[in-house]
Amino acid sequence: DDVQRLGVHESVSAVFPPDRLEAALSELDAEVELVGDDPDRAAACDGLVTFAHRDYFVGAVEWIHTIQAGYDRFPLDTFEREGVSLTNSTGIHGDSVGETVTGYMLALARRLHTFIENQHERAWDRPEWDEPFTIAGESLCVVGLGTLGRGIAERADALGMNVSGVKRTPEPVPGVEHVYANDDLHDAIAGAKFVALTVPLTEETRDLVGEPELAAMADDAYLINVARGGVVDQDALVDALERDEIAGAALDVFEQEPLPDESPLWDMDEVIVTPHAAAATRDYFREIAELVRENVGRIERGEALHNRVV
Ligand code: NDP
Ligand code: 7N6
Repeated sequence: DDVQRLGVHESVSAVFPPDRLEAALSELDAEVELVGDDPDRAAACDGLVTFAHRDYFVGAVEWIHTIQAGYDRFPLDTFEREGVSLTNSTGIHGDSVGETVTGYMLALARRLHTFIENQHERAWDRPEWDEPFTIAGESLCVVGLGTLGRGIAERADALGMNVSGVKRTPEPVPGVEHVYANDDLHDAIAGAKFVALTVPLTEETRDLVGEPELAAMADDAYLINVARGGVVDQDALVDALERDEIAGAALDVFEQEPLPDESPLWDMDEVIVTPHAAAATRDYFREIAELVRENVGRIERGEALHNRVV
């Protein structure tokens, strides 16, 4: 079963120009074609690289590769039933998201978010003496210790933080002093200055952080969410922030994206809002090309797919 025709769905333009990926795949034997949002052209392909899901993919294409690590928008049961293989892009976001989350922590501790805001008002406002702190010696709990979690943990460890973490199957992870099982989530997050969420959105992780978890966190702690908006009960988070039950948050993902104009999160001093850009990098299309080339090769050699979801 060769891949003779490989489609690049126009929805990848949410992350990079489609023709960059097309060019990066040009050495494949397969014919690589930019398909618009056109069911007939998709159906002419053996595999399709995409950002969005479309119902017409099912029954039309045998192999779908999503350019995201998250696959919560794809109907996995339908894919399974209809014999569509799905591969994802986990494994490529450790550096980008690791750097972004390190940046959030440094900004909040060193007050950079406030200084940048003040700069635009030409305001020379020094912080209160007891506002700034250093992240060295502070604690971080990373909930989810896959590609994202490890990328964050490694960097935090290198900066002198005390790193703990949570995963379904606890096992030693580089840079992480204590790995908790998910049953011990409350214990894990209770003592941490920063709690970073990096789990996939699944039935198990929806609203993983709600009112009880926010109450379990210290009142001077910060919540960081680079996973998916649905992992946090966003109303409970807004309440906790308004009542100073936690110190602040850095959020890249939201229950609704773009974050609606009326959300109180936009205006909170101790909240950093980023537009689902924690993983963005100009090299994104190259990483995707590498994953796609790997799987085209595997299909040609009759081997199991890399990063197979279903
Ligand atoms: P991985 O599959 O590499 O890692 C997921 C981790 O989460 C694993 O350690 C896994 O545990 C853990 N986990 C899964 N379910 C649970 C649970 N119920 N309780 C505790 N831990 C759990 O994924 P990635 O790191 O590549 O990506 C993670 C998610 O981050 C993606 O699904 C996506 O939604 C989001 N993401 C967001 C980005 C952004 O731009 N903001 C960029 C990339 C990803 P175990 O090891 O035990 O299986
Ligand atoms: C693209 C975001 C993922 O799940 O949401 C992220 O991989 C990707 C910049």
